[in-house]
Amino acid sequence: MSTETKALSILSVPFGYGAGRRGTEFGPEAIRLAGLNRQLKELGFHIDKEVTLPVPSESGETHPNLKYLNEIIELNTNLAAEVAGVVNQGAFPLVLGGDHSIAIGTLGGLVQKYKNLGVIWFDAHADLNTEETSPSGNIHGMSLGVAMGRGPSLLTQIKGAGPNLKPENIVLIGTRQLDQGERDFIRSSGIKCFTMHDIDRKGMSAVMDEALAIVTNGTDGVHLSFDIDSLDPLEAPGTGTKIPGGVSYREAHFALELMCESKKITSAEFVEVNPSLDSGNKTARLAVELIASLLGQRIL
Ligand code: Z70
Ligand code: MN
Ligand code: MN
Ligand code: MN
Repeated sequence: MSTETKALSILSVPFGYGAGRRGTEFGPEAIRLAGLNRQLKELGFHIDKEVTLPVPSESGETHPNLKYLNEIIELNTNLAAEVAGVVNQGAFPLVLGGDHSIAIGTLGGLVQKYKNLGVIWFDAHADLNTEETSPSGNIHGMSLGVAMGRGPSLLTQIKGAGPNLKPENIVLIGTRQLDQGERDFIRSSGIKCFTMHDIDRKGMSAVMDEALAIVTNGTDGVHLSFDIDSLDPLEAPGTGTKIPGGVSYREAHFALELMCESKKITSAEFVEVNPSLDSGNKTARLAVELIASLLGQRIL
């Protein structure tokens, strides 16, 4: 982020209905217990505002292959309004999940200000399924697609979703598990996807150079959506969908340091920390360290 603006707003989203397993709703509290605020103060940030989004009560209504649709619409409608408020006041929004379905609201709020938003989607997955292609019906596997206007209108009509997010301004990094419908959409839309194979071949340094060039080309802001399952499960055991062969501890920190150095990141969210699957709050502590790297923590 640009170091001129040291004002930061924390939006906690204790919401887990988008995931297949319960527990990500405890993510924001675990990240707080791991010392986030102390870390941010050490880095010189003024915490402008701290909001915890209210969790909608269960509607009991079910939708085939769109699990907890009503709850997800309500939560993300509120989150989009909060995020829009924060960016319009000129503060940096730091959104803490929660499962990755909350990106629908975060992005919906951001595109109310940024008409050409760049997005870095750091994730083992692409989250580009639709109701038709999803193997699970879990909406956290659809959120990037919804934010691009792909998917059921009940979700895409949430304020902001749709045309402001352009495939040429989106990069996926750390990808290693795709469903067939997602593969087809990545190919046809032209979204740039840096898989684990690309990271191994080129190195994280070259991948981040390319990724940052793409998301800053013709854009007016850059959002980082960081799914903790992008890391190798050995580093991040506290998450619901552990896919082996992930980004290493050092690669993740390095990538975030490079994003910080670029001074181009204008918002961030960290999602899918699941304390009920963690050991000793290791994954939440990792999230705090990674946030610190993004926001300016350096060794020397
Ligand atoms: C799969 C699906 C997913 C996170 C799992 C998995 C999606 N593609 N995303 N864990 N964070 O069910 O759509
Ligand atoms: Mn995800
Ligand atoms: Mn994921
Ligand atoms: Mn562009």
